[in-house]
Amino acid sequence: MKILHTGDLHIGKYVHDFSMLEDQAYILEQILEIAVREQVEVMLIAGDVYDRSVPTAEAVGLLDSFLTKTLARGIRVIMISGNHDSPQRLGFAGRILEKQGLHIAGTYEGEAKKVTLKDTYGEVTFLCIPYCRPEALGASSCEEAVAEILAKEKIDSEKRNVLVTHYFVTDGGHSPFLSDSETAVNVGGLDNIEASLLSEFDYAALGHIHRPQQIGGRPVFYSGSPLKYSFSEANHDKSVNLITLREKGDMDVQCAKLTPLHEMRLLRGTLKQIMQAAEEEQTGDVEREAGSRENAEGRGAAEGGDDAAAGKAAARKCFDYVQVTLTDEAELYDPIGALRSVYPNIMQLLLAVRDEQAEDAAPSNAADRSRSPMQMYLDFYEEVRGRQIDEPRRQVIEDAMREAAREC
Ligand SMILES: [Mn+2]
Repeated sequence: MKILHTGDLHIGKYVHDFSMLEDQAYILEQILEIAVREQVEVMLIAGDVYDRSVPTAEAVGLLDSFLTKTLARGIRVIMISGNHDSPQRLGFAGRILEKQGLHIAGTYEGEAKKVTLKDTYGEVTFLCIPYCRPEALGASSCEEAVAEILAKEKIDSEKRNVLVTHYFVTDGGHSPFLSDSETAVNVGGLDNIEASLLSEFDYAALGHIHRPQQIGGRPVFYSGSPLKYSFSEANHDKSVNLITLREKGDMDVQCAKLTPLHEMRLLRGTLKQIMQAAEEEQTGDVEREAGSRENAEGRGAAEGGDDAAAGKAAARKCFDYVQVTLTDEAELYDPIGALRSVYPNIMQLLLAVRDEQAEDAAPSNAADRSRSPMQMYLDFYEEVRGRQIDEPRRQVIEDAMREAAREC
């Protein structure tokens, strides 16, 4: 049985005020092409289907169109909710859609949703555990919650079992590689579950972490998000996992690389250097295109065609999503206006000088990202008020944070 594993689609997401919807439509089309080409029978979407618990009409429309096309190709879809989704909304009409080959685990209702499919080697059971907050299950940690859910299930280890879930999975305490786009991931908090807990599964399809990776030596994988959702991911490749299950114990996992509509790039230098490099990049494209026309006329069209394709690919580079760090020391007049004239999709402008000054001036631990949100607030309060927060106020903030965590 051939399975495609993806997740963390975050449909409807904005990155630095740029809507990702067009990029998402493009990448979903590519995922469907891979699924069709590889003759995939089941597609797993391991949570964070939408970016928000109340998605926009456009986001709902895109998912609807993607699922319709996927099911029309005879590919089943198993989809769970992640911490960004509303379990009830994602699960809407789930029992009706089951008959169409769309299996949704939105809410957890005291028993994990199971989908059993057959191939020539027998049965494969997909066990779905959507993201649930531990307190909703009366557990003190995510690990306890998942352990309790699994303890209720009778897993037939003679047969093949696949888990679909959305948690922060660690291996012997080692954290997965993280990115800046995973909000609400608390490193080293009560949120992690150990990979050893998942040892009964032939494959665990995880969502939550946006960088594709295997956890420990087990068949426990994050497919990663299909697109780069932060500049910390600029140098990573994005992919989906293709799993081939044969007889029990005989399987392999491959990565199929994804190519985005817009690349993400980090540029650093003085304004002059960056403008010059952009110009060279763009005049280079014009020369390449002129060269390709000559080739097409003189030395045969096939060679010219390759050059034209390369020229087009290079021409697209000016539409990349870029982050520019300017190293100029002098004040600049309207740098963003100048940069936007060569990179219309510039997402972020940083000033290296200002960063250095901030580093020199700030003895605070503002840059320490490993702090919990609560600790960040306590530090902030102390910095602003010059004294520690009192107990009643601390309680108010703690309640507000718990409420906010529930929302995202
Ligand atoms: Mn996510």
